[in-house]
Parts: sequence; C-alpha cells; structure tokens
Amino acid sequence: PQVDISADNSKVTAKLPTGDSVEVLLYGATVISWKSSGQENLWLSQKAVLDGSKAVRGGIPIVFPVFGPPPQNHATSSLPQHGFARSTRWEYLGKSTSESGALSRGGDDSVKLDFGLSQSQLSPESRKAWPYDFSLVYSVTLGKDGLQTMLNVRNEGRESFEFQMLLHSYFAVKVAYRGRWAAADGVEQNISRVSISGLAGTSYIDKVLDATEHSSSSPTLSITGETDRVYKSLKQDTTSILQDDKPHLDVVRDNLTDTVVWNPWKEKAKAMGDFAPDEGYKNMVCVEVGSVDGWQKLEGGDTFEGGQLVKSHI
Ligand code: TA6
Repeated sequence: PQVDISADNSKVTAKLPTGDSVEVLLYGATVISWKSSGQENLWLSQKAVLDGSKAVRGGIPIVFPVFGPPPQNHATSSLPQHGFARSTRWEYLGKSTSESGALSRGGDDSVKLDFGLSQSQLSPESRKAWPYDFSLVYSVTLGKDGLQTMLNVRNEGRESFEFQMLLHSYFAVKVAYRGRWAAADGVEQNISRVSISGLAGTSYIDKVLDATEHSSSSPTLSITGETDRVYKSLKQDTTSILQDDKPHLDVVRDNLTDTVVWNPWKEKAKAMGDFAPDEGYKNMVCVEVGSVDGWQKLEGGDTFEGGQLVKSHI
C-alpha cells in the first residue's frame, strides 16, 4: 500500500496494489473519495467547499456530538447542526499497513489511516459550547472487503457526558453495466433505479412528515421524492443500496443501531448553495449509520466505538 500526504498537508491519500484508493481531508477527517474496481463510490458535490471553511457537501462527514439541530436545554444546545467534528481540523496520527503474502498477489493488502481530535484542538467557541474533555480517534481502513470507518470516543475527564454520533455518507448512484458505468440501456442512470433494503421490521421518524413516527414494513424503500428518515434500533446490521434490484453497496453497522436515509430531492438540492449540479440529487443517496435516537452516556475514562464497513458488489 502507498500513503501520501498532500504538499499543503490538507489531505491523506492511500492506494492499494489493486488500484483501490481512499482520500481523507484533515478538515473534519472527511473521506472525500473511495474508489474500488476503478469506480468512485462516494458522491461529492461539484461545489463542495474543500478549503476548510465549511463542512464538506459529500463524502463521509462525521457527525459528533449531536445529530441534527441540537435540542433546547441540553449540553449540546449551542452547537451547530451535526456538531463540530465535521468542521474542525483533525490531526493525522499515522498509518498501519499489511502487505499481502507473496501467494495472495495483493489479495489481503490493507491500509489503516488514523485521525485524532481532542478538546485542545477545538475552537474556543466550540470548547465553550461543549466544555467536556474528550478525545476521538477515527480509523479509515481500506482493504479487500471494502472501506471501514470507525470512530472511537473517549471521555478524558471525570464528568460524564452524553453524545450522538453518525457517519453522514453520501453514496454515488450509478448503474454498473458489464463493469462499466454507462447508460446500459439508454435509461438515465439515476435514483429512479435505486432502492434501499434492510430497513424492514422497525419504526422510523419521517422528518419530511413533521418528524412523525411510522412503522417500516416494506422490505425495500424506493427514493421517489424528498426522503429524510431515521430508522431506529434496526435488528439486522446491514442496509443495502440496490440498483435495478441488485445489491450495489452494503452498509454494515458496527455497534450502532440506527440508519438515516436522506435524499434532498429537487427543491432542497437547488436551495443548498454547495449542492451541485442541481440535478445531482438523482445521482446520490445518503445512507448514514449512527447512534442518534436518544443519547450515549460516557462516564469519565470510558470509551465507545462505533462505525461501518461498506462493501461494494462491483
Ligand atoms: O442526515 C439528514 C439531515 O439531517 C437532513 O435533515 C439534512 O439537514 C442533512 O442532514 C444535511 O444537513 P447539513 O447540515 O449537512 O446541510
């Protein structure tokens, strides 16, 4: 495996002998690219701001310590939506690689990149807004199974705190055709051929329908309009993105119980200044694993770890 840090020290890139690669901005420890079998699996807005002045519109932003607009009368009340992790510069802590054995011809090469964020790296306003002594280690591992991203949260203080976390993954929607991304049959390659499975048998909060609670009975969810659902306490650990009813990406939760499915659709996409092209909502879907229903409580000195393994079927 090969690991490079950009000349301006803003981005770390890792590449495997297979050609698979991952790119991580130190800003927000935001994964902005994950390529496997020569294809980009993540969606990144053409107007995504990548200079560290605003959370990235695309890739995998990290949501911590609060998901969504923070509640009133809570320790997170004065934090911005989705917390500070995605809009603070993390430290690159280093890499660990495993070389494949001569016989496996690169089959089990893998590379793990570690990033750190602790209270001392926060802006004064973030530290004031959420005055807890914490440290995060975010591990991004690229291997033959896919991309694993794990967040380790540690309470470095004596006072307990509560938090939510979520990986706000923007996945690219295309239809593979004999290994190539093409308009296989002239039909537009987009969200109309996508469905999401693995969400049945639980309840979800529908934020498009005024955050009302619904039961989720159908085995798959098609995206036919603005979609913003928080599926809670899912029993099984995998949410899959199907294209033409065939599994394309599996998003496997690790020690997390909730999955959010989001597509802004036409109007909301147009209304976001950093969302481009306007039609881009047809080529992306967010499947976001997290612990966002209620709060995780962490006692002083304790740690929590949760994340995802994303596997591509291409
Ligand atoms: O994950 C879905 C969501 O909470 C939506 O409600 C929408 O707000 C989206 O996140 C994007 O939020 P952002 O703060 O990145 O514009």
